[in-house]
Amino acid sequence: MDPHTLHTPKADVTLYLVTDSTGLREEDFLTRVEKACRGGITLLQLREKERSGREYFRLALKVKEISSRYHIPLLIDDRVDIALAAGADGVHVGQSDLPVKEARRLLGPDKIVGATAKTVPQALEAEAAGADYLGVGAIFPTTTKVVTVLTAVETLNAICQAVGIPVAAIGGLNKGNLSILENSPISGVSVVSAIMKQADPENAARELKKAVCALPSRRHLS
Ligand code: TZP
Ligand code: MG
Repeated sequence: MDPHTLHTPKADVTLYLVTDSTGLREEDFLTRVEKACRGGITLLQLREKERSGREYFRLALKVKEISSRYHIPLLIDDRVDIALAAGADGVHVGQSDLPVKEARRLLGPDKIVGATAKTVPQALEAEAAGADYLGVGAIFPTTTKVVTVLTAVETLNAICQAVGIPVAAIGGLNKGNLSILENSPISGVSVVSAIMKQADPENAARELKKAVCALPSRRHLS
């Protein structure tokens, strides 16, 4: 797409929470998700790497019940089948998951399909295949369990400039280090620990959102 032809995006990635339920009792996990919703997250991804399909589905229904009350779209990491079965708003696919084109074909034009991109060619391919937004990182080393490599801010910026869809930076980001993105035309920030692992996830989300909204080069695609 011509990066200068910007359409109203389907997904508002301003403050995008990716969950991690590792080590949490389910009740505590769901309470944290709800607090984050109250604190103003704009998009939510349920990310489960260890659960069976049955358990992933069961948890997705519970999370969907919460996110719907706050009108926050819920995406499911990796699994188009779980997204469809749970009535979620879309999926996020990485480079080793179902291709964007297939996810889009299965979910139809109205659901949200997000993709991970670490290079400009990957970003262009995902956009052409129908991705609604891109997640780019890891910007900093992360303590969250993930197979990833670091992405230079220069690469992040080049991706933002190459595509016309929103880009969310991810990986080790928090209120204290966001200034690394002060010249980046990102549309938002995606975090796990900076919200999920804080004593007060609601306040953490609120404060982080303020910091993201204050980034001078942020590209407003919503
Ligand atoms: N992809 C790249 S880094 C990452 C994912 C899922 C984890 C980000 O977690 P945190 O805790 O915000 O560093
Ligand atoms: Mg994946």
